Amino acid sequence: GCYADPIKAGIDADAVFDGMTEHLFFSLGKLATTASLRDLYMALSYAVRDRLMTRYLASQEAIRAKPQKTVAYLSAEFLIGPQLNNNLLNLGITKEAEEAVGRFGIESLSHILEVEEEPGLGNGGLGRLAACYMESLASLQVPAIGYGIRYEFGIFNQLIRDGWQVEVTDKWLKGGWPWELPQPDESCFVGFGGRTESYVDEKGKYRSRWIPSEHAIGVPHDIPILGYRVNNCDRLRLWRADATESFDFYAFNIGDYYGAVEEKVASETISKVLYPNDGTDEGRRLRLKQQHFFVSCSLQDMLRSLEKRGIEVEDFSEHWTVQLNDTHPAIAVAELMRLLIDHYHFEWEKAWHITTSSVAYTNHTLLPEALEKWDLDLFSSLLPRHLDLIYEINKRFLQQVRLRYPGNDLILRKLSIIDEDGCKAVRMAHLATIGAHHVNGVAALHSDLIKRQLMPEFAELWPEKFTNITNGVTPRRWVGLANPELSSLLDKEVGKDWITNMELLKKLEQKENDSGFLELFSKTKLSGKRKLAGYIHRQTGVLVDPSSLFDVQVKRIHQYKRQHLNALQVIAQYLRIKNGVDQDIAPRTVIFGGKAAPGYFMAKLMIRFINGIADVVNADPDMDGRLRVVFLPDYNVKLGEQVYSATDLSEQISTAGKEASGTGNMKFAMNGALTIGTLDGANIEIRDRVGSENFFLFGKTESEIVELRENQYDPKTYISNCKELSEALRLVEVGHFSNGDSELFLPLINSLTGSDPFFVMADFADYLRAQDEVNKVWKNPQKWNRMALLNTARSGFFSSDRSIKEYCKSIWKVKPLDVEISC
Ligand code: 26R
Repeated sequence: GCYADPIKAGIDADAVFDGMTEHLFFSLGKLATTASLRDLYMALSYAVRDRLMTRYLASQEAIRAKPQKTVAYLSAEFLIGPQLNNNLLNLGITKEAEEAVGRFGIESLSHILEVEEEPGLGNGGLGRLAACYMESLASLQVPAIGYGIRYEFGIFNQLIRDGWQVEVTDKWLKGGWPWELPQPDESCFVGFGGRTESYVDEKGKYRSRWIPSEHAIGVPHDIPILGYRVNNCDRLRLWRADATESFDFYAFNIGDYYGAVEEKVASETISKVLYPNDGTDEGRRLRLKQQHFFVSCSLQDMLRSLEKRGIEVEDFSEHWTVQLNDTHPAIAVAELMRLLIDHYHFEWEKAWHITTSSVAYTNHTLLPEALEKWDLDLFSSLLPRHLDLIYEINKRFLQQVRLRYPGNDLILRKLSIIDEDGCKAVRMAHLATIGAHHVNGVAALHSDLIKRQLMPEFAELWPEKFTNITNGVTPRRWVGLANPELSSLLDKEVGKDWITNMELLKKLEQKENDSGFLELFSKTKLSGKRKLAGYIHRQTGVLVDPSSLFDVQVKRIHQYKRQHLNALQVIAQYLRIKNGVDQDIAPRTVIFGGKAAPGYFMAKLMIRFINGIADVVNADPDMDGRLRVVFLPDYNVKLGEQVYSATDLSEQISTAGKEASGTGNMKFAMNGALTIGTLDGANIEIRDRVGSENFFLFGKTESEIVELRENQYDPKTYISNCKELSEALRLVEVGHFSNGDSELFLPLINSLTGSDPFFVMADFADYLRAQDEVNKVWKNPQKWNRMALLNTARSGFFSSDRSIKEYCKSIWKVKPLDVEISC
């Protein structure tokens, strides 16, 4: 597979320019003289996409020629971010593109990059992790397909109006998105509802089959995922739901035009919108429909590809390893069983063996409200055949448990897929755990807590099944693209290979006392801060000083992530300055960003709270430039790229035991930010690697939190023991940050002073102490810069390349595959 036409494949600036010119004319119907910035963005994107195709097709050809196991990464979310710049980097033609757009009179490539709409097909950490993993898989030359949903509307865009979050629909497809290739010929048929019936087959054997009452068609839309400077180009295959018929001709013929269109609308609703919840399971019918829809299409696609290649379905697990990104795709266990038994007529044992040797499950949360459970009535009405199969899986499993624990009814209740307490429900984490050969957590502490707290009975039953793979992030996007100035400094200092071998950054340790180098290092940071300051001014009207300490907390807004702890600390600093008690406070810019789930009242109030504080602090002349507070609206991947390179201090302050891993923490550390954080998630491993002396630790440990909870925790004792805390709270109560309205923030205050479910009060004093330590170190730039350098130098472990290598070796048993192109 090779297409040698230089206009489509050449990678010098002339070829890129010619490719753009051709696309302007033939694909966009424009002349270079009248092309808008958007036209040029489209033309460059098409020209770059052309250059991916040789690699993309050669990658598919390579696996056909030399069959080997492929990773199927199943995820309801892929938060891939902007594509153009990443593809330029991975192809190695950024400079050439810069020159080509220059010939159209564009003075900087960045103007073109700004036009790109990012597909927000994820909520946060889980979706972004899936995107980093796809990029690392391709860069490590591992054959892989990501399977997911092509939501027409991704995560909402966030506006801030009068300090409140306002949600606006995200129309990422509106101008035409150039990176996807629809493949309608590879569409799949999916059923819902109806009933199960028994029948006797040709051989006189009793069988079951599913007679669905509704159908939808999944149309694959493929996005090429190119590896860094390799020919391997993997695929992200996202399914769009279409109606089976353009409309119901029977209904139409009897004059019911509206009814005829209704079913079409219902089918197409399936892939309409991403659920914007991050942490609370609403248990909605449409969400289960989405899950079954994309899982069924994906498994059918995998089976079909075996058939096309003449491979026996029996050998499924030698050709596919299916990773479940959380429980969202856990229905795969039942769906694969259904396809193998009902369609391919396998015996139960054989089908079960194939399923359990193919499927593995990653858990991403311990929060009880985020553990998916489906009400039995809802489940049986939508997936009746799957429920039969789940009952059978459960029956056989519980028999195994009985043999192991004779007469122990309690353990049967605890392990059963069916939750019998209260409203009967299907527990998806149990289905996933029983159907998987491995269950992994996403950071050492988290994996340990899965075994100790979440599923102790399962862990005792199958100790070998449970393992840890600490998360990672791709250095291409999160250093290479996000921080070009640091990247070129690293290229010069340790050589260009750091971007695929982050352990090489260890060499930077030798520079820890080289003040000349530390100066260069800190200059890259200052330049990132200048750019962000400009952006902040344009977006919010707030002027910030790039030489002040940029203290940043960007992530979904959640009580367990404790943005309110940070906000209260800001109030304490404000009071210190106001009261003139501490003249030693270094100028600081405290930046927040993140979306709240639209139905999460407390999270939305936290946003209003931060903005209330910002309004007062930023308008107070007494602050005299020493304190600024900014809430950056609409935090997304693109904005993240601007933020990580511009941060001095990374806030990772969740209640210990609550944040499964965190991945933002890793992006900050790589870019030379220091962390102020708790012993939670991957913070623990970051601290271990960068050195405890280069990390601002505070707060209760996970076991101390458990102890507090068990011993009637009372936040009031902490409030009365900390004067700065009680004064900060009092100022909020009297309405100082709400124009005198003493009601507005009452729910927040009542939660904190009442039950304080996330131990904000218990950690406040120690947090303030750690912030004082931050302040002290900041005033010694040489020391700060040395600590920051050592964070970059020692964060190589948190590359997603390392994580993916671990998955390949210990869970997937897959190997790289070299892809050659003949031109
Ligand atoms: C059930 C549904 C409403 C739902 C629950 C929870 C949807 C989405 C979530 C988000 C969870 C699963 C999530 O994003 N977890 C995050 O995964 C990251 C990647 O592993 C971790 O870094 C992060 O700590 C964790 O919160």
